[in-house]
Amino acid sequence: MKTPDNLRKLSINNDAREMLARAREEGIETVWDRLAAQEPQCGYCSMGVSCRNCAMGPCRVDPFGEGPQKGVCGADADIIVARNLGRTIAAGAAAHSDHGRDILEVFAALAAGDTTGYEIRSEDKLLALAAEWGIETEDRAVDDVARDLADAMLEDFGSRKERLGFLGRLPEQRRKLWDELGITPRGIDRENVEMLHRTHMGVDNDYANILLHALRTGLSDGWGGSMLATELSDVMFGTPQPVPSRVNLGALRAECVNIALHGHNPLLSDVIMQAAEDPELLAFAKEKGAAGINLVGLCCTGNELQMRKGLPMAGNHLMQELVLLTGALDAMVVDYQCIMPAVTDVAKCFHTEVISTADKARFAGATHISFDPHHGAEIGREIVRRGIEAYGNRNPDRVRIPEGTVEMMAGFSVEAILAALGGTPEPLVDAIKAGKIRGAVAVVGCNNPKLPQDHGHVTLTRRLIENDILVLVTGCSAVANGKAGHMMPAAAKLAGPGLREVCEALGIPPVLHMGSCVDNTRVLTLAAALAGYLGTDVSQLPLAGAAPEWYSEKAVSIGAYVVASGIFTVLGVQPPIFGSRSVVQLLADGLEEVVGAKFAVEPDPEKAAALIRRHIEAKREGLGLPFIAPEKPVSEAA
Ligand code: XCC
Ligand code: SF4
Repeated sequence: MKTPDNLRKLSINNDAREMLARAREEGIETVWDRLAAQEPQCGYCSMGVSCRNCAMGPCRVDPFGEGPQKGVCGADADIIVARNLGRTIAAGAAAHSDHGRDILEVFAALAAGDTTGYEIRSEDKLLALAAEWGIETEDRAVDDVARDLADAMLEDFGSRKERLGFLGRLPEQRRKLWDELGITPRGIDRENVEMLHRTHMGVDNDYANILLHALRTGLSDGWGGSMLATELSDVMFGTPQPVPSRVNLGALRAECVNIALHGHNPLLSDVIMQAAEDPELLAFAKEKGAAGINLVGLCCTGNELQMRKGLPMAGNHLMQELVLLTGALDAMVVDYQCIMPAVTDVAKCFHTEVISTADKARFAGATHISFDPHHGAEIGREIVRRGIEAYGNRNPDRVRIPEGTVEMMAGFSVEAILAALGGTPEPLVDAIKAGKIRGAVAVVGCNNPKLPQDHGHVTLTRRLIENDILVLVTGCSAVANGKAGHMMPAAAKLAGPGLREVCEALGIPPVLHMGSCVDNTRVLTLAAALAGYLGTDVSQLPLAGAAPEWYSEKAVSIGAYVVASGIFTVLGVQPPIFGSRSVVQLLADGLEEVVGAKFAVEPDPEKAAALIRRHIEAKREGLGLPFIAPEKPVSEAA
């Protein structure tokens, strides 16, 4: 099928374009139509200079100096921009950390013998965590150790501690620096609440002080809530190991009951995967005329299952409406985060049943089945049963599944990477020292309909691996790179000669799937381990982060903790801060002197790649590592 030119601007992927064409034909509205309807978007809000934090407002400051320069309370652009950014980070950190708490509560219930459908699948990891958290393990029952660990971790959410339990992973330099700056994260909830307090009218009126606390709030996510989510998910669902998988809308199967698992939390989706193998339910599906039950993933719930079980991915953020347009999806099971309220509208055009499962995330037009870990296994089966029943309503004439899938590998936990290296970071460090691998970059984050879907992720990643930079991906970036064919060992041939040699020797792809968005903490853990191994601070390593197509508040929190941990980060979408020169100056420059890293904004992935390569070479030079003329010159892309 020939793709109309205007669809090429929306997505680089054929499966997406095919479904977009169908949406146009049938007059079904998608996220791109709604973005067009919003244009032009508000200039004040885009620059971050509007405030509605109190009822003397709403206020806005004129960034061009003609209109008012202060809100009714007297807040200037610096204060308003910093407050808005602080609240954005608090919301993002809250989302990740509340997800972490949900996992922790189920882990605590599991330890108390109070769940069905859960078990401790990674005892090694449980014992390692217990040791890290100072919990006695010798001659004790696993459940007792788990109970004590859960108690200790629950305390991290409160405000009675001086520092979070995972900070021992960091090099001492970094811990000292945070102490001196007063940004050591204390309690996960505490930093969030304090951020909301500080941004109430008339509290923190010093933009730099607000931004420092915004970093602390981000750190409570990265080294707290998200890290807990990652580690305990590994304990309960298994520490990921390299696993083959596939990606694309072609993962749907016309002859099967198709159920998509969408959102972020693996608690329920893991038991649904178990239920889909239940012989009774398989027999029920056959009775209804289906060949089997086919589960596919969307967004980070999908990533969690792909990492541990190789679940095929239907797609990333911008595919959530398009998967419904296949007419072949019988049920979309959602938990929370990044689920557009629009999915129930699109589902109405087909037979698809949207099933919401989290009491804190309900959708008009969805069937709600409240998730309760005490009866996890039973609820998982009930959901699969509903999917099978919905299959009975499918109209085969309306089914249009784009053909084909792309093979990809997932499952690169820190443990798996170290195992591939023979148990220690030494071979990786040696490869970096020898210049075979110049450095490593985490390319992460969302899709944003303001940019052609996946173009930023794929282009940036390709340029980096071509230049011998190892790329680590999570979230929607992992899906984009999987579709581009970057995530099979054979993709080593796309890499520069040094990285290619290392990948071929180890049998790994040059782009490693490290998991969901909360799993960006795996990158932190790896970076801290490398720094510890070399006796340096994280900020001295040849590392960088990039979020080429970010959209969510969570992504801003991730950016905050990555930079505060000492890693330079490039954003592909402009954050709403450009109404304050002081805030931009601090984040894009001044922070370097404070935390040893800063932000940059660069929408063009070619230019972002050049920026990152220059940064990595500068860090190498700082460590006294040899400069080997790279294959392709470090040049400003036109
Ligand atoms: Fe959501 Fe995690 Fe962003 Fe994708 S990448 S759009 S946050 S699913 Ni985190
Ligand atoms: Fe306006 Fe100040 Fe109230 Fe914000 S806090 S709405 S700037 S008066």
